[in-house]
Amino acid sequence: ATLSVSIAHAQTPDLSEPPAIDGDVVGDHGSVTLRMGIGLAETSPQYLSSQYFADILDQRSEGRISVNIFPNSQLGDDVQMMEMLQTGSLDMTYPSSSPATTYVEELAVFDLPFLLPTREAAIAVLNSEVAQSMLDGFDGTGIKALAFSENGFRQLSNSAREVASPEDVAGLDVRGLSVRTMENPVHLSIWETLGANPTPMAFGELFSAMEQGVVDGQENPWSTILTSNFHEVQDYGSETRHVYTPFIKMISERTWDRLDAEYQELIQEAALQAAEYEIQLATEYDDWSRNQLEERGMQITRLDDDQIAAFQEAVQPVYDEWAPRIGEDLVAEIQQIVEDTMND
Ligand code: KDG
Repeated sequence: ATLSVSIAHAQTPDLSEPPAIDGDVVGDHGSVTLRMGIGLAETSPQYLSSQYFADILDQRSEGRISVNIFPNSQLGDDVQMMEMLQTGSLDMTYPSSSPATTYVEELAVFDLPFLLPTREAAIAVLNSEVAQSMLDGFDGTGIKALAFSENGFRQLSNSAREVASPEDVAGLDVRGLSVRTMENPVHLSIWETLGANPTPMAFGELFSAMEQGVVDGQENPWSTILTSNFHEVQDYGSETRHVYTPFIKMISERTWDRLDAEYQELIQEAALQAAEYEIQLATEYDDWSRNQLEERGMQITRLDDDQIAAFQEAVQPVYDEWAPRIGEDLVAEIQQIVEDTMND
C-alpha cells in the first residue's frame, strides 16, 4: 500500500515548550473577546505564537479575555486587516513590516536587501530603541503596535528554473522570472533591479496565482513556503536570505481605548512574551522547513558566499535609490547595530 506522502511527514519540528505562564492574575474588568486575523496557516510559527498569546491572556485573566484567531488570510490580507484595525472592525492583526510602511515609512529600512546578515543581528535591531520608535510611530493612525516579532529570512522559490545567480532571475535567452512581492515599493525595486517582472499581490491570493501560472515564483521564509504548501506548485528554491522581515503585533486603537488599564498592561506584556517565543519557534522551523521541502521534492540551491555577493552587488542600485529616501542616518544606525553584533 502507498502511504500518502503528507501523512508520512511531520507537521512541525520538535518544538521546545512555550515558557511557563507566570505573573499575577489580573482583576475582573469584564469579559473581552479579541478577534485576531493572520495570514499564515495553523502549523506556522505565527499561529503557534498567537495561540501562546491567547493562552497567556486566558490564564492571567481567568478566562475573561479570550482571543479568536482566524488564520489563512480568511479575514483579509495584511493591508485590509490593518485598515480594519483603523475602523475598529477587527481587533488584532499581525502583518509583515513591509506593507506597514504606508503607516510608518522608517519601517522600509527592513526591506533593504542584505542589511541584516544574521538572526542575532536582526534581533539586536528589533530590540533597539530605534525599532521601538518605529512602533511608537503608529500612534494616532488608529493602530497600536505592540511588538516586533520574527517573520524571517526570505528565500526565493519558483516553478521555472534553478536560480543560483542574478542572471538566472533575469533570464538570458528566456524571459525574466515573474515574482510576486509584498505590497511594498522597495521589494518591487529589488526584483526589478534583478531583471524579474515583479507583481505585488496579497498573500492570500498567492497559492492559486502560482498554481495557475500567473506568477512563476515568490519569496518568503522556508517555514511559510512549507506551511502554506507552496512546494506543491514550486519546484525550485534558492537560499538567498535576501531580506529579513519582522512581523508586527498590532491592536486597534479603538479596541485598546475601551480596555481597562490592567488589561492593556497584560496584553502588552503577553505580546512581548509571545514575540519572544515566536522568534524561538521561527529559529527551530527555519532549517527544518528547508529540509522538509527537500524531502518533499523541492530542488533547493544553497548559495555560497561568492554567489550571495553577486546578488548583493546586483541590488546595490536599490540602496542608491532608497537609502536617501528612508534616511541615510537611520540606515547607518542599523548598520552600526549589525556591526556591533558581528564584533561581539
Ligand atoms: O500574517 C502575515 C502574512 O499575511 C504575511 O505577512 C506573510 O510575509 C508574508 C507575505 O509574503 O505576504
